[in-house]
Amino acid sequence: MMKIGQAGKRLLPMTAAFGLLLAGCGREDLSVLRPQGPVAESSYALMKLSIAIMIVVLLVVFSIATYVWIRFRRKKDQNEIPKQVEGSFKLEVLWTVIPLILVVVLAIPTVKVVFAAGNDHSDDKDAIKVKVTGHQYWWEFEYKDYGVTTAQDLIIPTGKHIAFELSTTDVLHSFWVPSLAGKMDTNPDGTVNRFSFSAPNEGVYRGKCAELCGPSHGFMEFKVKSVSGEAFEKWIASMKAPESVMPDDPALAEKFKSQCLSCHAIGSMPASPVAPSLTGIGSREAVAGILLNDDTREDGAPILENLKTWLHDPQSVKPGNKMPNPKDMGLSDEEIDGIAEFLAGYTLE
Ligand code: HEC
Ligand SMILES: [Cu+2]
Repeated sequence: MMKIGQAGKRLLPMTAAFGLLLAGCGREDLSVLRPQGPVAESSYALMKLSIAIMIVVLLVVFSIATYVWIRFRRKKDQNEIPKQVEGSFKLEVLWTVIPLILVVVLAIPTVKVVFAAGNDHSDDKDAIKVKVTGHQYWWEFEYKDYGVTTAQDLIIPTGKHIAFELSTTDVLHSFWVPSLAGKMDTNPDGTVNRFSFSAPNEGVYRGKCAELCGPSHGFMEFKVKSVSGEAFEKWIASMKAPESVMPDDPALAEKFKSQCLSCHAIGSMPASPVAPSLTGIGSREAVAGILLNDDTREDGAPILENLKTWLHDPQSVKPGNKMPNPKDMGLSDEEIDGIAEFLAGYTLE
């Protein structure tokens, strides 16, 4: 038989590994355990309530069990069979009624939260309406009331309800910002799903596709950037009246127009259904949603470097994505670097 000490030695590394694994789950803002808005807070409160109830039940049951194990142990020289008891009306009522009460205590707030989550704010005049479209492997955000379409970064004003309308152009995706709300699917059958959340504080919240949608599903990230009402209006204004920018070098501008703008839209061009808008890409949090434009972070890099990484080989960043390699479009390495520099400098006022 294994001695207790040995068992402990064997369990220790496993416990440590498990702890590390769980710590990994809480990394950054991709965690439901650090809610940053009212919708996520209400689900977190339910989690805390159910865990509290579970812990109380566990403590009571194990205390009674331990008491019984010790108190009614077979004693030395005790050979007769103890008195046999079958059925106890009192006990049976007790252990039926207590769980019933616990289930009711859990059910009331759960039903309340579920109904509150059903309020999608689609008829709310004050809400910001955003049409979210999932694409393999990027997110498109259309602000219908403003005539603005963007990609990857969802800019929202703090405190306002955001009324989402979700759909997809290809397969099933799921729109998920763990610190702000639960998941919502984008259905391929053409139906539209609606829901709403809000972010009271300024900040950048990480979002992810939560439904396996192809080889680059794991890279289908986006950011929710919550800014002041003023900054939001400014952003909308600069997206609505963008300068027509083009690379300075006329030959490069021609290449960019013919090779890139066949799929992508910039400035006042109508939104493209096949590729993310590149308007103001220099101001975004990430390139292609996944290459973080932040060289102060270990997992980030300067935007120019990220753009070069993407443009020199998009398939190495997101396998299976729908952008062809610019080299196959006849662009030289210098031309690709030139376009990367132009895009890095294409910021919003
Ligand atoms: C056939 C259509 C197509 C062409 C042509 C094309 N792209 Fe793309 N591009 C895409 C798609 C689709 C994506 C989104 C990939 C993803 O994230 O899954 C993309 C993504 C990008 C991104 C990242 C966008 C973001 O929101 O962060 C950049 C930058 C980009 N393309 C630049 C270019 C440049 C420069 C050219 C010309 C050399 C070009 N593209 C040509 C389809 C195209
Ligand atoms: Cu997806």
